[in-house]
Amino acid sequence: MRANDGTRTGGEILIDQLIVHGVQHVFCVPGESYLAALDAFYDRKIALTVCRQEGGAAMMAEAVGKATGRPGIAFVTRGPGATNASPGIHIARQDSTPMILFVGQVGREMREREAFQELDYRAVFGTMAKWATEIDDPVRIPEIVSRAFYTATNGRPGPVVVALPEDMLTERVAVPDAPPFEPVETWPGLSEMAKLQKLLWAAERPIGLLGGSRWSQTACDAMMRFAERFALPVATTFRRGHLFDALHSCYAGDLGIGPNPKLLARVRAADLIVLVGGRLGELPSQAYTLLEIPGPRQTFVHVHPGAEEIGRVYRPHLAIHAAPTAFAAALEGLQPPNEVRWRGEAAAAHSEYLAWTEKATPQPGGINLGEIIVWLREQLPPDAFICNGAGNFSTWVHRFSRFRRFGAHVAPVSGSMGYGVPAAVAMKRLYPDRPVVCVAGDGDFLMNGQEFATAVQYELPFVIIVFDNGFYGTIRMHQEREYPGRTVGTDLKNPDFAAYARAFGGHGAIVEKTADFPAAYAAAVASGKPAIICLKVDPEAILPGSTLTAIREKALANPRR
Ligand SMILES: Cc1ncc(C[n+]2csc(CCOP(=O)(O)OP(=O)(O)O)c2C)c(N)n1
Ligand SMILES: [Mg+2]
Repeated sequence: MRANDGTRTGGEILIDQLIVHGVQHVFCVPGESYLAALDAFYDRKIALTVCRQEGGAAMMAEAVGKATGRPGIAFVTRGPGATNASPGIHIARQDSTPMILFVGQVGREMREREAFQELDYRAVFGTMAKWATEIDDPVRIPEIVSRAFYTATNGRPGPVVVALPEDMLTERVAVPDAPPFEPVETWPGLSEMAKLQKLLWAAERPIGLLGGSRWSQTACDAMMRFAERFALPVATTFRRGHLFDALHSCYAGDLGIGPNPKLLARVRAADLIVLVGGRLGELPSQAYTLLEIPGPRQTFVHVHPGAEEIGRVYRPHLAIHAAPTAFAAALEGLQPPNEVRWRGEAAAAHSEYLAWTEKATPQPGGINLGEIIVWLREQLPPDAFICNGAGNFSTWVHRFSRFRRFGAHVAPVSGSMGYGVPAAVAMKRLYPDRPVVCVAGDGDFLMNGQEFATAVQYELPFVIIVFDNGFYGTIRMHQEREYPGRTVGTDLKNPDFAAYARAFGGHGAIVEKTADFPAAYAAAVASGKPAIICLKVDPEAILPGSTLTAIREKALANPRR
């Protein structure tokens, strides 16, 4: 309740700061620990999405950070709420996503007694978050929240955790709002851009690699214009395929799990690698085998917004401390050499990419997810979102989707299961006019399937495709590779996912044959409801290029055993 003596409660001041900083959506699971902050949403213009589990709420906030480049916001209660939210914090960390988690805390007068659900957030989130703090005095809310926005967004973005002692939120004080924050751009220097031009002019087989965060459609467009002018082949890193139009004549494909062998060979053969925005972590670097550590053999240019990431693993020949947005803009000033020695390489790389992704590989059983993704990519407009979590099902999504817009693929670089459903809820909440499809594994889906209720509650019509193969397929695959025939702890007895959807108030269908998918998809969209289409998949269909039995037999034939 607003008072007319110029004072506000800590809770009101806090929510007013979110408005000042441009927040439009907040995701929460309520808790008595932050009731005064919750109350302030009652008469303020922020869309609040109440979720079923804090993991879902935190992942939704993370997905908002990915899509907008501004911190996604979640509110959760203390202790169990905070620990439930931790997967979202970890994803924001590994995916370099700006996000702020506000979490309840016990009253100031009882701290350090291990009061009910008390946690030391600085200790618990200290190594996972960019900054974990607690607000002791409501007068400092504008200052600390402003810093939280800057910290989450600046340099290499990441998560910030702000704890809110219960009595601090109810205290009334008079304090002015902070001025609105603006993300800080880090620009490349003229001399660095001149050096980059020199390196490009001297190169025989250069390649661009795009990853990380701090991109925008404008930056992606600038990067594509640069690639065209230089006829430069450009690849993307794991789950960052949306940074370059897949149908652009310079697109070479994505360097993730099980990449196109021709792309891998191309990167290995390059004499100049320009990595923009990414860290070239374990997955895109093929378990750190792609480049020598610490000194790559190829001429290596690393463009990154976080100074601390440059030289952390790979020592670059040219370090450019800049955000991809600013770097891409500066690329407009570079001149290609009179004669591009690698002319033809971009076109060759692109045709290798097209060949690799053109047609689905044959699969055992009635369902071929590759064919379904190929069908979907032809149906969906370029601004559609594809959301997924982790599991072998995602290999078909990665390989056969052709992302054409910045942000069109919403998936965790961190490899966290359970991400697709909350990400889809968040995207549909933010962009109600854009189609959203979530592809989930049967294991993956049920890690946050409860958020299907959130989709129903907010009337968010999107389609979830559940790849029901009856096991934690990825782990079974590794099991058969390492311990062939010794199946343990990987089988799943699944619910009827279509009935699950209907029980929640959504639309549900089961599809057993690829040919039946288009009609099922049309019916799901026509229902106007959140929908689940469950694909009954042959467990043998473990990868686009192999079967489970083939993997087991190869392992059994291995003389090392
Ligand atoms: C939160 C989380 N827990 C566990 C894992 C380890 N893990 C990776 S993939 C996977 C199995 C995925 O199973 P499913 O969703 O059914 O997909 P499938 O591999 O069968 O296609 C597991 C357990 C993980 N990546 N994330
Ligand atoms: Mg599975």
